[in-house]
This record gives sequence, structure tokens and C-alpha cells, in this order.
Amino acid sequence: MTHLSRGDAGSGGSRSPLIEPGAVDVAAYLTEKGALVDAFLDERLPAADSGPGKLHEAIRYCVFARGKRFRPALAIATCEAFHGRTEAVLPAAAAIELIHVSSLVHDDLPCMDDADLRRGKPSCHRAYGEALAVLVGDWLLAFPFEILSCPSMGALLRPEQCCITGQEIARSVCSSGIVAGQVADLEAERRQIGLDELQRLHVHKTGALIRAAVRCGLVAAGVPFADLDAHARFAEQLGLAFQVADDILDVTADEATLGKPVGADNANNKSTYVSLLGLDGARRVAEETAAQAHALLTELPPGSDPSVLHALVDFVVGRGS
Ligand code: GRG
Repeated sequence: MTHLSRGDAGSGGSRSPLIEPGAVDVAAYLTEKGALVDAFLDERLPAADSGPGKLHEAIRYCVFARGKRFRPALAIATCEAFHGRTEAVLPAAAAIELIHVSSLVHDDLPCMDDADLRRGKPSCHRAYGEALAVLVGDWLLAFPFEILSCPSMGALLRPEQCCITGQEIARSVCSSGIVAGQVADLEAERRQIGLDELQRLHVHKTGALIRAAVRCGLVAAGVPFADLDAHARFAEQLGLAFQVADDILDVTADEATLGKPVGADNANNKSTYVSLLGLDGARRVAEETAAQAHALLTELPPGSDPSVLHALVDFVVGRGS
């Protein structure tokens, strides 16, 4: 479906397209892989009406809202780039999406960003109240590890692969991951921070889960653990590009497209790539970071097929241009 043709891999320098424009239909890829992830989750999440209270209804409300499913698609694309089986990476891909949703629910709370809208709908605490939203976020953070430790995982991955997958995902949340990044972000509010500090913060807050998606894809494809660092290097650049594009969209997109309030960063006194560099400067950083991601993808070993990964990099910066 997605591999219509493959272009010249190029040198990865400044923004020469590494694949022919239109060679990979990213929108169709995200839809196709998103549907797989949704079906996987639909089978495993408790029924909306099963109680207690509205817990499971609220969980489904958040999970099945209109998200791009970028992170699970990235995990699947990485696994497929190394000729791994989609079924082998699907549990990790779904787990990563749940962690992401958990972070969105908590991020929207009054004590954090206090956002009324998420994925085009009232945020979880707006729809279900603050106490239940905290608990929905808690639940969504633990359930991924129930999925990953399910005995049926043994039919898909070797025990060491299961362990590393769980470790990668847990690490993307803890002291070098989303939670640490969010603490740094809160600390940085109401003061001017520099580009280095902003970048460090986002390596954790946004980059860590994107990196985990790539690493879990590599693990599921059976890439030797010793090669994970080298093969996942593009993910760091991709994570940064994703955040820069997100900052740009916060000032350029409309609420209907974004599915959340625009201008929220400014309202919350956050330093962003746009506030530090201006719109053109931020766009330049997005392009440069994407070029680095493309260049690193060209260094993947012969035999791998990173064409969808190149297209996902272009998709990320394309959203912010
Ligand atoms: C409970 C894991 C957990 C963390 C708590 C609140 C918090 C600490 C962290 C906030 C992390 C956060 C929301 C970072 C922003 C990441 C980001 C750019 C989100 C937008 O991602 P998209 O565009 O959204 O992929 P969709 O809705 O399409 O999935």
C-alpha cells in the first residue's frame, strides 16, 4: 500500500528530498496502522459500561478520540523497516499510545496546562471531572505493562525482547523521560530559558516516547540489542523536529485542525522554539533537524528499508511548515 516507489536516498544534506514526493502515502499509512492499533486496544480495553463508575467510559473517551497515532505507527514502521512482523511490535505500539494518552490527560489538568480541549473534544477533566481524570491517567500508565507482561507475548517475542521492551517504555516515562521533562517544563515557566535548556527539556518530555517507539520497533524486529543505540539515533532528531513543529503549530494552526486551544504555550508563559527563534527561525530548526534525521536514516545497514521512516520525518516537519 505505502511503497509506491523508492527514490534516491541522497546525501541527507540541507533539505533535498530523500524520497520522491508522494512515494509513500503517509496519511494512508497512519490510517492503516492506526486502525490496527485501535482494533488491538478495542479488544483489550474494558467495556465502557463495565464500571466502576465511569472509569472505563472515560478511558475509551480519551483513547479513541481523534489522535494521529504517530508514535505507534513509528514503532511499526521501524519494525517493518528491519523486516520484522507487525504483530510482534503491535503490543508495544499500543502500549506506547496508551502512555501518550495518559500524559495528555494529565497535561490538560488544571494543575498543569489547564486545557479545555483535546483531540477536538472537551479534555478528560472537563468531560468527567478532575478526580476521575487523574485516575484515568493513572490507569493508562499502568495498563501498558499489563499488556506487555501478558503470557501471550511469549508467542511473539523472546523473553529478553519482552524485558527490554518494558524497560524502554518505562524509561521513556521516568527520570530521563516524560515526567522528568514535564517537571523541567514547569520549572521553566515564567522565566526565559535558552535554546540548550529548551532542547534538553524536550528530549525528555516529547523525544523520549518517540525514541522508545523506534527502539521497541527495532527490538521487535530482532535487531541485536547492542545495535539499538546506533540504529535509533535518527529518533532523537525526529523527536526534536516533532516538538519544533508542535511549537510552530501552536501559533499557526486553527483550533479545529489542532484539536486543542491555539496559543496555549504563550498563555502558559512557556518558552518555545517560536518564542526564542521566531517563526522563521523555528522553521529553519525543524528543517535542519529533519535533514539530520534523514542523514542518519541513510546510515542504517544495507538490507533495511527506511522509506516509510523518511516519509514520517517529512510528515512531521510538513505539519509545521
Ligand atoms: C502520565 C506519562 C505521564 C506523564 C505526566 C503531564 C506530563 C507528565 C507530561 C506532559 C507530556 C506531554 C503532553 C508532552 C507533549 C507532547 C506532544 C507534542 C503531544 C502532541 O502529540 P500529537 O501531536 O497528539 O501526536 P495526538 O493527539 O495526535 O496523539
